[in-house]
Amino acid sequence: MTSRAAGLVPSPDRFTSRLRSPAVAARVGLWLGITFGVCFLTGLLSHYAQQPSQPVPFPTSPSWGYRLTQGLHVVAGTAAVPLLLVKLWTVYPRLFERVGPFRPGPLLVTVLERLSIAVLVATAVFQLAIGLANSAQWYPWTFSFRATHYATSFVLIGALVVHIAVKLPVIRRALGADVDDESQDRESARSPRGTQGVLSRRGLLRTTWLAAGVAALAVAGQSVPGLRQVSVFGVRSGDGPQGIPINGSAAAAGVVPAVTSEAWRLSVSHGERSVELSRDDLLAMPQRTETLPIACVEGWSASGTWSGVRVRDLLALVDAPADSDLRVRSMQTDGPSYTVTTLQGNFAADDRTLLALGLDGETLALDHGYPCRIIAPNRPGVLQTKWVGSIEVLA
Ligand SMILES: Nc1nc2c(c(=O)[nH]1)N[C@H]1C(S)=C(S)[C@@H](COP(=O)(O)O)O[C@H]1N2
Ligand SMILES: [Mo]
Repeated sequence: MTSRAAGLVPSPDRFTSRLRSPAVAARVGLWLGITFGVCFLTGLLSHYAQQPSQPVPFPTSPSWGYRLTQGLHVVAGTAAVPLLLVKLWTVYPRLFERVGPFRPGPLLVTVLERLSIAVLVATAVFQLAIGLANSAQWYPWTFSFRATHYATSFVLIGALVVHIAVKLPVIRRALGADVDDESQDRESARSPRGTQGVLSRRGLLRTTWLAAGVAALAVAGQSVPGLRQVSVFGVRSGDGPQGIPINGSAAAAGVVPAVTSEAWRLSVSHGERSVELSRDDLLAMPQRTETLPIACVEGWSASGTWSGVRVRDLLALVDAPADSDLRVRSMQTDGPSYTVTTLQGNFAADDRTLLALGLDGETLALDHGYPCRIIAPNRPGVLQTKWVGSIEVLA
């Protein structure tokens, strides 16, 4: 007895809803493809921005560039969730279709198509799930999020390209015809057998766009100041000292005794040359003020008015060229990789790149990196090192 005869696998004939049509699948799929495309491109950019060594320097302008692209990344990924759910619901009866009589050409296409779909569905669900979890600061895994999310994106996009190529004739016909056109529908979903519930195809599509829009708005508030009130899923909504959210507190980072100690000094070194500076020494140097955003890779961002010394002025103290690559070390020694970061030469040389000592006209809060933190334009938040202890010129 086959599994179908045993009733384990439903027959595609059992699915009669007129909503499950290529007309719907193609329209939702088009927007799903667009959101995945946006995620892929902005993701590539974000990954590159975090590379310590950059053959082509990541630009320092516009200062809000990364804020925009990473905000888009998370908004598009979140909007993709309802789109993916509707898309899967629309097409899943096809899973139970049998492969037709053996003819090598069509069979090859069928196998290729189903294989690409299996990979596509698995990677799409995986990417959105770990991406959402990450943007909600929930890390129920042990693998490296960044490396995994990056590698999987190529598999996903590869499978998506194959899928689109295989489906192109269906997609074109579906998008070219009216949404209620039935010519490409499965027989069981087509009149007169097809059932029409309370929801029309247009109604389903409108509901889907609305759901995607609500999902997008709900997270966009993490980055767009005016939207904070509606950002119900936004993890941080402007709370935190000095109006800027906090991921990790000084207490949690275990830096409190060291950074509040009278003995704290910033070390700036260039080969044999080095200087040790107290906070008062730093405050005695020319002070600059810059309005620059913190743009977290997890999607939230907030702009602040930072004051402090230019990094290039610090380099001048040890006779280092302004465009030197730098190693910045936090007083935070345990834990995340970003306690030691590379500040590339083009960032070091930029006049807006500060070792910030103050925020919004006040002393930098302990949780924002007191006694000093890096703040540079157009840079992933994860590289805006807090509680800096030393800056070292790389050879
Ligand atoms: N030393 C240190 N610097 C750090 C972090 C940290 O945990 N430790 N967090 C980084 C991240 S991920 C971001 S987005 C910014 C802002 O983080 P915050 O919200 O914890 O201040 O600081 C960055 N600098
Ligand atoms: Mo971050």
